Amino acid sequence: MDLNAITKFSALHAKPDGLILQYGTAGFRTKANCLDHVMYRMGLLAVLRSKQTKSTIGVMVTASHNPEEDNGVKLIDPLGEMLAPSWEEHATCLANAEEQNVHAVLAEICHREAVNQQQKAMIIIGRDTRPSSEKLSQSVIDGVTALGGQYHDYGLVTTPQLHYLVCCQNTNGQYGKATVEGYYQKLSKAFVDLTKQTFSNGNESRALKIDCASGIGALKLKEMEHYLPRELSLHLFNDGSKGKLNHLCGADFVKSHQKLPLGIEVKPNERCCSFDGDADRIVYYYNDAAGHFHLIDGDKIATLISSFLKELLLEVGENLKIGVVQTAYANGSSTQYLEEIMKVPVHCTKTGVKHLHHKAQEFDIGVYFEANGHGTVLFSKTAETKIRQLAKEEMDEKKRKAAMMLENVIDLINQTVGDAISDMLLVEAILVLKGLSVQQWDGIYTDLPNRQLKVMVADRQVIDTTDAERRAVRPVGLQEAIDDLVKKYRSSRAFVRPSGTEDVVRVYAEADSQENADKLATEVSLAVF
Ligand code: 16G
Ligand code: ZN
Repeated sequence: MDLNAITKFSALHAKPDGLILQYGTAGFRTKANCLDHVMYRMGLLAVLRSKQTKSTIGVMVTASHNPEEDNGVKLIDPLGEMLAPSWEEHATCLANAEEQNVHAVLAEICHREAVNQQQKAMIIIGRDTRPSSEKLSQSVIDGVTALGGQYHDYGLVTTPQLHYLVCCQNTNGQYGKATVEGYYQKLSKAFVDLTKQTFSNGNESRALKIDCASGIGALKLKEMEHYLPRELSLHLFNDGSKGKLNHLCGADFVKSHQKLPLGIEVKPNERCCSFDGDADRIVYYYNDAAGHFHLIDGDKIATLISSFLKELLLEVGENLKIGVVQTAYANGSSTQYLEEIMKVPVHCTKTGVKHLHHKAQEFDIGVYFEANGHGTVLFSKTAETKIRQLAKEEMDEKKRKAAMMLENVIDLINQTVGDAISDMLLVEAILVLKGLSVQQWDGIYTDLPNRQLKVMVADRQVIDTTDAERRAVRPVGLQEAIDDLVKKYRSSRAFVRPSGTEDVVRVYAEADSQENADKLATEVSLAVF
């Protein structure tokens, strides 16, 4: 390691005294003006990870749905997945090291992970549209160069685009071309192929209103639009030309407030959706004729997609196993519908994409979604090979067609991570193929009324959970108290968990009426104190 270079650059990216940060479920995230040293150090760490894996590593500068003043950074592993847990610890250690210890921490990581210093390193970098992102990504580059790594800066991209690009770089182009244009080409070709029969049947154009949270999604949709069929007409709102990122808009706002974002004009029954600030989440919604708002969240997206895939699997007649992965936040009605009506196995994991992703890898086809709209579909290698072979060689016309559609889904869905653009195109394709209106889709099942609350406590870590965060094991007595409260209401359920991204405890409750869900949530919040 070139000590001089590291020391020289480190001094330019000094750590504020006393600042301690943690690499959480979504990397580091805090006020942008506290992050310069973290960015520099994540540049250093990415080089070590790249040397160790002998692969290209991604560094994304974004704070997703957080306010515009915040920022964050996360590393992307070779196949486009989240950073491995042991390296999350290295990240935390390195970010919090005092200036004079940075070199020792790097040496320790190299030692523990058997990093070959002679190995070349390649880092690719992306960023969202926050005013602070450009400068912070420059600090990442300083870190990469201080350790002699090479880099390519893709500039403004969505988080899922950078995941896609990392995967392409490390699979010799098998996953697609490692350019943003390659991403548009791959997805749009799959979308056109999947929908061409229906669209060429003279279907009039289908309009979709999209709230882009004043973020990167708008820029990228504008670039992609001319690759897509004219019949799909996208109307962008909160496109970044005015308004603050994520302010009273975006997927997180719509999901948590269960109301329309600011800045969108809707007529009754118009199909709308919202992206979050880095375009890895999506939720749909509409207002009915009486002006009531209807949210179609990640659970309903998962249900639509898995029903569609299950039908196709039945048609191809192969014994491929499909499973759905959710978290404790999944609406009880969705789990019941999937298990009892659709007969699809459902699994529950802890909150955070990496947990769902990991579980979904156990199936031939694993559909995972968080209720907040983050999700995708994973196809095992065996399933993918089988499907591609059937699409080419199957003699039975009906079976071959179903296999070809599955093949298009494989190419349309971003298997590296949840992707608002890719998920949106898959949903739009399914709706057009099945001839479903947004109301019909919404009517598949009725959500149980639910409420989420935040509770401020002195130390959220006193709460410890088990059973995929559905039960509290600590503090003693809390779970019994929750059980007693839940018994008072029909069709009810409640849980508490410490947030992984904010210094709060989260409370979730559902029940037979909104009034009861609200009451139960409040009562559980009081039990937390
Ligand atoms: C992060 C997670 C998201 C999860 C959320 C929960 C990733 C990429 N993002 O944003 O999946 O829903 O945290 O936040 O894993 P919480 O722990 O504060 O409730
Ligand atoms: Zn996001």
